Amino acid sequence: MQDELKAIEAEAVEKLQAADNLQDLQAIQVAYLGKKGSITSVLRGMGKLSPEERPVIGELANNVRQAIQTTLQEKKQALELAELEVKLEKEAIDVTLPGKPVTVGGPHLLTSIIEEIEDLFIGLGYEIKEGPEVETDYYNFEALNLPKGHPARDMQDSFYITNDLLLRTHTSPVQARTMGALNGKEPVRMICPGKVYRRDSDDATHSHQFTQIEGLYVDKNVRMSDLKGTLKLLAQKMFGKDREIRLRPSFFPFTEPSVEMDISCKVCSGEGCSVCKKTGWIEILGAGMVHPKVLEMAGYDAKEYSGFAFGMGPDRIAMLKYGVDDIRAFYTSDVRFLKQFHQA
Ligand code: 2NL
Repeated sequence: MQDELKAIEAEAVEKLQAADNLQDLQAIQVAYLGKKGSITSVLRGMGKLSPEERPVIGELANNVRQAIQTTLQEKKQALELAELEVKLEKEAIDVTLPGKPVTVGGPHLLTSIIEEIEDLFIGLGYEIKEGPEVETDYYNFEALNLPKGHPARDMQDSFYITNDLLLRTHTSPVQARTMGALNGKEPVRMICPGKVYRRDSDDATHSHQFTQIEGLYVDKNVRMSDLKGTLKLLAQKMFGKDREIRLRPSFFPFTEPSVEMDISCKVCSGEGCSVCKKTGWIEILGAGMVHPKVLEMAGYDAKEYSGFAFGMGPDRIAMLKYGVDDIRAFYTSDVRFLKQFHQA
């Protein structure tokens, strides 16, 4: 039995030395050390040995097992190292090859304009508010002094979902909702940017979906002069410190009195050019003192409270500021157009 075990050791070690891949090693391990391997089958004859012989053979079997195991480990390490070297050689990366360019995105021009305006108003203590794009007739029209049958509703032809539900035609319902949610006593300082919709045929200056930002300030003793100061700040932040503003009388159903604001034309400094249609002034936004009926509908006592509101189109501001001549460029997502403004 001793000779048998020694022969097994010699044979196994020889085979291990000769093996040149990990699969062969695995097979050798099973053949000699496995449950059904040679050492186990020799030890099966242990029962026939005398009690004195048993520990001697047992120890020898352990030593043989150990010797095979050690050789196996050494060989395994050597083979693994060799395989790794082959793999590294094969998969070597040429670091001098040019890399794949990474496309870096950036904010949409309209997003940048909206954020610039938000920054200004956050600095003035206003809150940014959002609301649903699918609105009720009440908040989109009724609460803004546009009762059913009012002629101004025609100008804002909308996409109706039901008789009572429509895609909002302006962001004003967000303001009506914000005021309405208060108790008629708390002041409101808010702006609401967002997407609005009108049933229009798309062309260079019309889009059935566009953006709007409106602002609202309601408190005791809010006056037209507060509106004017705020609008001047806005004009100068968006178009430069050197800009003058001009307010002209206008009409909106939800404000009384109502005004439109122009800024002095930078292209011609007031001389008159094609951008300002030879007037020296460019129309930027509409505004006014909140109509008492709108305040009352939202739960404010119009004798005690007053407010101003204004509304503007970031699309128009972006077009004027960057000389974009087609509003559709904002919505057709041509990266060649959009990426021009990534540093803007
Ligand atoms: C424009 C004019 C305007 C308002 C929007 C408003 C909202 C409430 C009450 C009163 Cl809740 N007014 N919004 C007021 C005046 C003008 O927008 O030409 N926008 C593009």
